[in-house]
Amino acid sequence: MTEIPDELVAGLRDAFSVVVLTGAGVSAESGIPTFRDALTGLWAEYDPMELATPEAFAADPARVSRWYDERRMAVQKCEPNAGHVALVQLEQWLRGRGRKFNLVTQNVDRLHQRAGSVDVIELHGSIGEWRCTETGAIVNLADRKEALEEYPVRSACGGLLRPNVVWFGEALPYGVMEKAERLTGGAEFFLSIGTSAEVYPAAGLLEVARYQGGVKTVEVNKAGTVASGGFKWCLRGASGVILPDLVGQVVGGG
Ligand code: BV8
Repeated sequence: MTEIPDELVAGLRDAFSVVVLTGAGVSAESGIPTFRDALTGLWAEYDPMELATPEAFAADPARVSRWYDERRMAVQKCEPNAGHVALVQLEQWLRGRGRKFNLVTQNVDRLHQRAGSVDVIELHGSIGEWRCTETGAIVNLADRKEALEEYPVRSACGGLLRPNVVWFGEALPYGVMEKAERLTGGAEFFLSIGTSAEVYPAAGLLEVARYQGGVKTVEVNKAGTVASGGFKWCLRGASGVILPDLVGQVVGGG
C-alpha cells in the first residue's frame, strides 16, 4: 500500500474541482515507451525529439510516416492500465457528486478514452488520427489493424497524410491550452502524473496552479522531475500502483 498523507486523501474527498495532467509515464505500464526512455527495436537509434518535428517530416516523410504508423499499431495492441482505470473511477465519483473533474493529457494514445474517461483535453492530438497536409481533412486510422499501404501516403487531393499530433515547434490545437489553464487556475487540486514536466506549454500548467494561489498540487511520478520542488505533495512510484491506492482511499472512505 502506498504511503499517502491523510491530509491529501481528506482534501481530495472534499474537493469541489480537480484537474489532472498526464504524460507518457501513465501509459508506460501499458507497454508504451515514454519519450525519455530509449526507444526500443527499430527506432532505438532515433531521437523522438528529432523525429517529432515538421522539419523531419518535410525532409523524409516516408521515415516519419513509418515511425508513426508503427507507433499507431503498437498502441492498438496496448490496453489501459490500472492507473487509467483509477482516474476514471475518480472522475465518475466526483462528477457523480456534482463536483468537477477535468483530465488534460499530453499523450496521443487515447488510452484514457479507452479506459472510460470522457471530455479528455488532448493537448498534443491523437496518433490514431491522420490528416491531409493540403486540406486538413481528418482520416481516422485508430481501428485500422494493418500497416498503411505505402510511406508516405498520398491523400486523395494530392497532399500527404500526416499524423494529427502536435510536433515540436507546432502550435497546439486552438483553444486547448487556454481551456486547460482556465480549469487549472480554478481548481482546488492539480495532479501532475507521469510527466517529466519538460515539454511546454503543457508543463506551464503547474505555474498556473501555483500562481493562482490556493491550488493544492500533487506530483505522481516514479522519479523526481525538474518541477518536483514546486509541488505540495510528491508521491513516488508507478502511477499504476499509486493511483488505485490513492483513489481507493478517496472513494472508499467517502
Ligand atoms: C509550441 C506529440 C509554439 C508527438 C509531443 C516554452 C513555451 C512554449 C514552447 C516551448 C517553450 N520552451 C520550449 C518550447 C518548445 C517545445 C518544448 O517544450 N521543447 C522542450 C523539449 C523543451 N514545445 C513545443 O514545441 C510545443 N509547441 O510551443 O509551439 C508555437 C506557437 C504558435 C505558433 C507556432 C508554434 C509543442 C510540444 C508538443 C510536442 N509533441 N507529442 C508525439 O507524441 O510523437 S510532446 C511528447 O512529449 C509527448 O506528448 C509526451 O507526452 C510529451 C512530454 O513528455 P512526457 O509525457 O513528460 O514524457 P517523458 O518521456 O518526458 O517523461 C515520462 C515521465 O514519466 C518521466 O518523468 C518518468 O519518470 C515518468 N514515468 C515513467 N514511467 C512511469 C512514470 N511515472 C509514473 N509511473 C510510471 N510507471
